[in-house]
Amino acid sequence: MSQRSVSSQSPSVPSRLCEAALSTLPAAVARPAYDRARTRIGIVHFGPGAFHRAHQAVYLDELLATDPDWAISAVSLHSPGVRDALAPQDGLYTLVLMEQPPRLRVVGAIREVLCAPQQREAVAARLADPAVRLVTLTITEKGYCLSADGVDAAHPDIAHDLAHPREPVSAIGWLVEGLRLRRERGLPPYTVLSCDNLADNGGRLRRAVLDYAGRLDPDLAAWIGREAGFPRSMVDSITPATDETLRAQVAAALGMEDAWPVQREPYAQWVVEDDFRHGRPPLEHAGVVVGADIAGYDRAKLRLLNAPHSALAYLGSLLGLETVAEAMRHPALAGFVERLMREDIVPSLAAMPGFDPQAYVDAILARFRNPAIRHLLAQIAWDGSQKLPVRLLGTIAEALAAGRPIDRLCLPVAGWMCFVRRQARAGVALVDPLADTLAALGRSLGGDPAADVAAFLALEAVFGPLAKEPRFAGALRQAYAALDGAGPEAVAAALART
Ligand code: CS2
Repeated sequence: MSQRSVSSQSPSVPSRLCEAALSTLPAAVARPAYDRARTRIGIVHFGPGAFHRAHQAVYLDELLATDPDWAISAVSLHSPGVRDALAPQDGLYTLVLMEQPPRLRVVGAIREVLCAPQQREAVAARLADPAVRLVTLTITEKGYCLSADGVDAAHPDIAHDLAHPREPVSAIGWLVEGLRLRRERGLPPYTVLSCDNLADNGGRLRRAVLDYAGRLDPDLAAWIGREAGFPRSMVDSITPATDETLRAQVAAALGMEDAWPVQREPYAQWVVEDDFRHGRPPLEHAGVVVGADIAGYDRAKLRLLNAPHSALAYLGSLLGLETVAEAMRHPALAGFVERLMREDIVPSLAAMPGFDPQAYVDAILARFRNPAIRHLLAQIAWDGSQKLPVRLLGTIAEALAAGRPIDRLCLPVAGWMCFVRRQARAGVALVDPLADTLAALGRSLGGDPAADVAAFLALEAVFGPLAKEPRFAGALRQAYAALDGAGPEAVAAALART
């Protein structure tokens, strides 16, 4: 009765991407190489933003072709935007690989899209489902509500969840509520896999989960500590935000609308520590590197890709540039960033067998230069208060301890300060969890390097104990003074001589 596919009449082509539209897509658009109806949800993912959909979901799309057990239930923690865009499309969306010519692929790994505040029971049911053995996260640095060695109990979301643990709003709250349900039902815990750009992401998440659970129920915390795995991971693929150009390009290629396509560079890497206690997807079949010790990889990537990205973002914005590729065509900025990587950051990395840091630098610089990718510096500039500590400040602290120079490393930090000052004065809103504090700070600055730098260093959540290092404060003052009002000529001159 319900066989609706074979018909002698020409089938009407849907106007929007969905399961029924797959067979009508142009041949050049790749599509899932498996029957989606036969897949089962084995993963809950928190934070189905563009990065997840362009990276992890694509690896799982590969895997589902041979193993149907690992489809994704994608859960947004706050806004219904992704659910409202993708649910009418049966979870399908298009990935554009940015090369010449671009390659399009419809990804089918997401079988369900939920919005946690509106679908609490459904999210709890998934977390407590025995078929779900893995919970993954891309919630960005700020989503973890971390303190130095646990969870920030003063964070409003964490404070809420500690008071109402059965109705969580934070990722940590949801993870622990799901684990509580599983323990109550005699199920093993799921493995919790952070896929965010944090050094030791698994270790930090584990400490935060145990800290939070311990405040609610020490027995539950002990069970989680004993039974659950929190592998570390390193994720990498440059993923510019979706814009109208992409939507139009995809609609033209598909011959139908896709409400939320995503794009990324062709290169992708995913390295995962093998700390799964109760079964795992055979990720290596999809090209994921699963290994015993991945700590060196996450450090190398954060320090050699993300830190230079932030340097390009702040210093490039001060130069009036718009994209990463454009910033890499600015000789003074490109030269500075390359020196920063080769001379200041590479020495901070421990040797790893089979890892050639200078070749890694070459490859990253080539990716930054890729003219097919329009990656806005403004996007990378978001959340500086969260990104600088994990990207740059750790390297600076280590360089200080080892007696290495820090002048060059301080220039992007000073660049961030000048960027904050410029945006605040122009009344442009910052995208940052500390946006209000930073805007008030930026407006209050008088231009005297000593006073301005001291005002920033008082941001304990950003600088921590490093603020008390006189060599750091001195180098930062010097860098801030060198950027001198942060006009393009001064910035270019400072870059050229640092
Ligand atoms: C970027 C990253 O926006 C940013 O801060 O540095 O998203 C970067 O593109 C990815 O980590 C690359 O893997």
